[in-house]
Amino acid sequence: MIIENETPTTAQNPVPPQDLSGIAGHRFIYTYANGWQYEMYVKNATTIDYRIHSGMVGGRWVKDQEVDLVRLAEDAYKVSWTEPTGTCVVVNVLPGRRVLHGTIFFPHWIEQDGSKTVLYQNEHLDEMRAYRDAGPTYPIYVVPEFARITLFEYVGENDETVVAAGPHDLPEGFADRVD
Ligand code: FER
Repeated sequence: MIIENETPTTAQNPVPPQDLSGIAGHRFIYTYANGWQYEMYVKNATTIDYRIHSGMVGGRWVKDQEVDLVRLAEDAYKVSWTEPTGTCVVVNVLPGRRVLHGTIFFPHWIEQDGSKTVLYQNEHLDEMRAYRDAGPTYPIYVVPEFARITLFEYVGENDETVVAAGPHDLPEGFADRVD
């Protein structure tokens, strides 16, 4: 839905109003078309926590990843960041449509052995940076996929209890909850 009195994004005025209240403080669970299931908590306008429930690096989880978050238009947000591993990610989120598109740019060493990154990254930051610097970085493995958002809920900003356990340490059926 387009809000009539919203300042539109134009070449002359490329920055739409940055009201992030439709995504900040929200948790969402989504499944990419390739079957990989992810969970993101937008802790605030500059920070996410996340868990990877399944896929190439299923089991990995991260808190306090700094991101760039912008509102592109009504119901369209973009989250971009680079990981200590060297992986770069851009995720476009359309909450009202329950649609998301993510592009992940994996360094070659993760394509060779993603299991090195399957852990609670916050306890291994220096190790991840060492892997990143050792490489090999290239060729980058690019994974562009649409996803369906199966759960989108407001849980409030800066709540450390939202993502406080690994993906394999959650109640049975946690990631299957639909809303
Ligand atoms: C996502 C795609 C990729 C995401 C996180 C990643 C939280 C991170 C990948 C990695 O560092 O291994 O949608 O959302």
